[in-house]
Amino acid sequence: KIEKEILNKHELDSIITRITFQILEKCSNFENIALIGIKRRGAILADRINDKIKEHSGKKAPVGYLDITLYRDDLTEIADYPLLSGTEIDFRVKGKNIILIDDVIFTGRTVRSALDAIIDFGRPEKIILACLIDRGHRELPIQADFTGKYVPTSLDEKINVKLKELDKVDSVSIEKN
Ligand code: 3GP
Ligand code: 5GP
Ligand code: MG
Repeated sequence: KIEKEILNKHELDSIITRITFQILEKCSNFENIALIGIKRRGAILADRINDKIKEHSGKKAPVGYLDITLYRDDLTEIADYPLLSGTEIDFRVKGKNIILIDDVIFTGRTVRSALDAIIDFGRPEKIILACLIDRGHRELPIQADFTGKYVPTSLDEKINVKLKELDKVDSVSIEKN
C-alpha cells in the first residue's frame, strides 16, 4: 500500500480560498448565496468556505447539509442511486444561488441525487457545484463549476481527504493498493 500526499495544509487552504473567490465572483448578489455541503467532509468544506466569505464580506451565507446514505459493501461499490437522508436545510431554497460542495467527485451519482434533494425544497435560481478533488470516472454528464484539483486516478486508487475537524490534520493524499 503506497500513500502519497498531493496537497499539504497550505495548498489545501489556498484552494479553499480560491474556490471562495470564484463563488463570490460568479454570484454577484451576495444576498442570494446559500451553501450546501455533502456530509461529512463536504459539509466541513462548506463551513470553511463560509468562514472565508465572512472574512471577505463581513457576513456569512446560509448553510445547509445533505447526508448521503450509500448502499455499498465496500468503499468502491457505490449504489446506482445514492439515497439522501438526514438533510438539514432551514433556509428558503427558492430563488437562491445554491453552491453545492463536496470533497471528492467520482461517478457523479452523489451529486445527481443531491440535485434532486435540493430541488425538492424549491426552485433555486441556480445551483453551482464546487468540489475539492475531481478523480475522474464520471458515469453521468455532471461536472463541477469549480474544481480544487483534478487528479486522474485508476479504479484501485483512493483519495484520502483529511480535514482537521474530523481527522486532526489537513491533507489530501492518494492511496494505491
Ligand atoms: P466523507 O464523509 O468525507 O464524504 O462515504 C463515506 C466516506 O468514504 C466518504 O467520506 C469518502 O471520503 C470515503 N470514500 C472513499 N472512497 C470512496 C468511494 O469510492 N466512494 C464513496 N462514496 N466514498 C468513498
Ligand atoms: P460519486 O457519487 O461521485 O461516485 O462519489 C462521490 C462521493 O463519494 C463523495 O461524497 C466522496 O466523498 C466519495 N468518494 C468517491 N471516491 C472517493 C475517493 O477516492 N476518496 C474520497 N475521500 N471520497 C470519495
Ligand atoms: Mg464526500
